[in-house]
Amino acid sequence: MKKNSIKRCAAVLAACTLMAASAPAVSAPVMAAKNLISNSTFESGVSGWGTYKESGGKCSLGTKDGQLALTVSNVGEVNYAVQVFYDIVPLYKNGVYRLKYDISSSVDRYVEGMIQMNGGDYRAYTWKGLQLTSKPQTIDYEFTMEDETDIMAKLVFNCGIQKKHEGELPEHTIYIDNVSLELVDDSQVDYASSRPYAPSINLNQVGYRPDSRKVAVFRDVTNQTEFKVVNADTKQAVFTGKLENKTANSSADETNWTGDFSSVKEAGKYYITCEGLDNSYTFEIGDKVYSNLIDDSVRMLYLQRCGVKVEDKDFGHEPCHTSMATVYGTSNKIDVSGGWHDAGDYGRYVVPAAKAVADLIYAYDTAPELYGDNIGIPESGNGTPDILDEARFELEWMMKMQAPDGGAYHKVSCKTFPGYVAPTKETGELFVTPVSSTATADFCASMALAAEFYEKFDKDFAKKCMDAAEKSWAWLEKNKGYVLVNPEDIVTGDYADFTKDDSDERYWAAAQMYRATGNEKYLSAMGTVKTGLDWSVVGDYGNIAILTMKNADKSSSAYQKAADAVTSQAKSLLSTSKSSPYGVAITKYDWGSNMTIANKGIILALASQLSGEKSYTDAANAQLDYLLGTNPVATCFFTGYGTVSPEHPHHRPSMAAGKAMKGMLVGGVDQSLEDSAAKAYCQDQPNAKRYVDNSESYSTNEITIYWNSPLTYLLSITDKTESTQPDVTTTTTTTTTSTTTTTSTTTTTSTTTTSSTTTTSSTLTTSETTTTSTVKPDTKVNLEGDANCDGAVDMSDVVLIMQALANPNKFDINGSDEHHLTEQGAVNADVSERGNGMTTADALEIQRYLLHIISKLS
Ligand code: 9MR
Ligand code: ZN
Repeated sequence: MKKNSIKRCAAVLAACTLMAASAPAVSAPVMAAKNLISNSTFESGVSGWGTYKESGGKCSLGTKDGQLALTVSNVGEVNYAVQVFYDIVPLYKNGVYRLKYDISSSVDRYVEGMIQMNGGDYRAYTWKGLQLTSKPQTIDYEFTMEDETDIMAKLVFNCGIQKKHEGELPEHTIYIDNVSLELVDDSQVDYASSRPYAPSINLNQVGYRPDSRKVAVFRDVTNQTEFKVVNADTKQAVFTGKLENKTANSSADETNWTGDFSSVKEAGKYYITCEGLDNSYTFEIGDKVYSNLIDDSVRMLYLQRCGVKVEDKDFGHEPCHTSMATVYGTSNKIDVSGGWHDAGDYGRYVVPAAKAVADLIYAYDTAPELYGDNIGIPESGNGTPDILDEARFELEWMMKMQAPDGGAYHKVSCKTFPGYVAPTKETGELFVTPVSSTATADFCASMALAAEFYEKFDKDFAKKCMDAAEKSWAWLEKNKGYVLVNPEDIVTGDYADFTKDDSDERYWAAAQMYRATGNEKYLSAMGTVKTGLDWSVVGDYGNIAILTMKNADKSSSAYQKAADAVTSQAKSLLSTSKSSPYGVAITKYDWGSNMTIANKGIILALASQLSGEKSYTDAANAQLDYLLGTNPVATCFFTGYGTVSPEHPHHRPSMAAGKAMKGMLVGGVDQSLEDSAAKAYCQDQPNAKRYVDNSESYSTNEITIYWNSPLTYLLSITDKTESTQPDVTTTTTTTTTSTTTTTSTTTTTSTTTTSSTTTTSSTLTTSETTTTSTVKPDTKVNLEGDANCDGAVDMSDVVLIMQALANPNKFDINGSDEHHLTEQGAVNADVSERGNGMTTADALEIQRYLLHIISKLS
């Protein structure tokens, strides 16, 4: 888009209604005098037309003699108890429309015909009361759309009870025919004002870590060849780069160029300029650029808590969904209160819960130093990192979902989805649906995983987790087949496996049980290698369990198979990512594509940890960049961050509060147009642009606990991968079985980097840690805890201390090579009982400090 073209106009948007404010991706202007109703004469059925029933209304829809025929057997209790409608008619502000139809009824009665808002307050843009008889009457009139543009309005006939009815109406049929809606005069329509601003330069709107690869994606380029990175404070250009890699991008229907500015590393705020194009949004470069985002991503789960009082200025509520739930098909009532609301609805489902919990625990395992004890949840300050407290909240609910025989009930919800109300306002009967094998295997895996991680913080809870895991494993052994019974009258999310196959869930459970117990019987139970990090396919969690376990035997076949599975996926993801100008590692955009993209980033980062290859790290970061703004719809998909993020998520608490909760990752682009808003706004868009920030768009703009969680994991693993990335690609690896220390060393001309994998016996070291210590022997930094004298206290200091203790010849003060501690480093390291020299207690103390368990180093 050229300079001076349509700007995103905050004032206009703010003045719009909920629906119109979220009006990106407007389709091309409608040609005057074209009938906007595609099935208008009903020669071939009811396609495009539907019914809505509530409050006792009953009806059926068909055709008779080439007319639409709505048979009403009960008018219900409100005028909209029975509706027949045609979804999605675009109405542009100031457009003059002509609406025509023939209508009659087998009994005399009154109905309402209108075009209304499809959501929000359902206001009518045009309305007529109609007294019907058996003689068809033709309604034909013009109206002007006076409201803001609404391109997904709905033509509706209210055929429920009406004040004018006297007594009960017998069953009757309403006939509609020759429907037409034409835009007869668009001379006063300002189409441009309802189109969203589509920036020509897209990038990660939150920002980049200093050493990350940084790429901006350009479109609308004519003959420009270069771009500049400008410091937003000083307005000085700090870098000039070339527009490269011109690519025809068919998935987004645009031509792209990329601009690499990775060499800009200095912390600060910047934007990008390119002659003739609008400046990019401002972004940041810095070490801690994602810190708040990580905290908010976890805190969002607190705000999703069910069954307890939640404290928050905007989203706090009294305990919700506390009534006993009926076990479906029985008269048993059980207490399954607690856990997180799954998504924009208030159901609680074991399958996605397990994915969310696993992502959190592995996120913590990967980079514990990122997770404090002070993000503002009730458990903050209790000595356990808040991310684990939050995961425990879900685990405790999951335990209540374990049936007496060890299986896990699949889900708990009301029979239908509630209206757009706050959590406490959904008060219908709760049903627990039968045990499924997928839920049970996922349950088993998460409990076994939890047992390991809570051991350090609460042994009793850890034991409860392990007992629950063992009991569910016993159920799995007894019930070998795929089991899922989804009652037909419960219409909430079914989370039925796409392939009706639970072998990947069982694979994960077996891997996790092996990791927790060391018992080889679980290894053999794993069977052939499986993949997937979705809620529906989870094999890669099994692979992660094996690859990151303490004392992993890297020569074992389980390890090798898991490593090969990850690496071969990553190879293909890398090539997909490289062929996309936006760096995205998928080519098909399904419901929840943002989760899939985060999942792919995790696999890429794991491959980077396995191989040390920077190209995998770059591609993993590219997935993060996509989620935070480097995408064709120019949106940071995480609410409350970046310049343009979702303001109208499909999330009942946000809809009820009239503002988007901060810290949620929305589902993102879905090429299959799976809701009315997506159809209305995106049908003319290419696949990669089928996203709309509209609260009615549950298939593109909903949020879930298990879309946030992989983002959290991705943020952790890329943080770790990046900070441990060797600068050169030649890596030698030696495995010392007797000391459980594996070291790979790489040397460049300017930096010395040690990439090591250290297993320690320290009680606070949660697992194998991969990190890098860049040691500068001649640096004298006098900072308590800063063992490697790099000016900061972080996990790399802990690792260097443990390395030095585990392998004195290589790392000690008197060592002979460049990896030894400096004298100053050893002094800095001696934080616990100062003066007694460097011990594991020092490493422990520094970790306690990093985890905010203690506020300062003694
Ligand atoms: O995330 C789920 C997605 O993969 C499916 O395609 C979709 C339709 O079955 O359902 C999604 O899950 C929804 C669940 O069924 C109910 N709660 C909201 C979830 C996110 O939209
Ligand atoms: Zn609730």
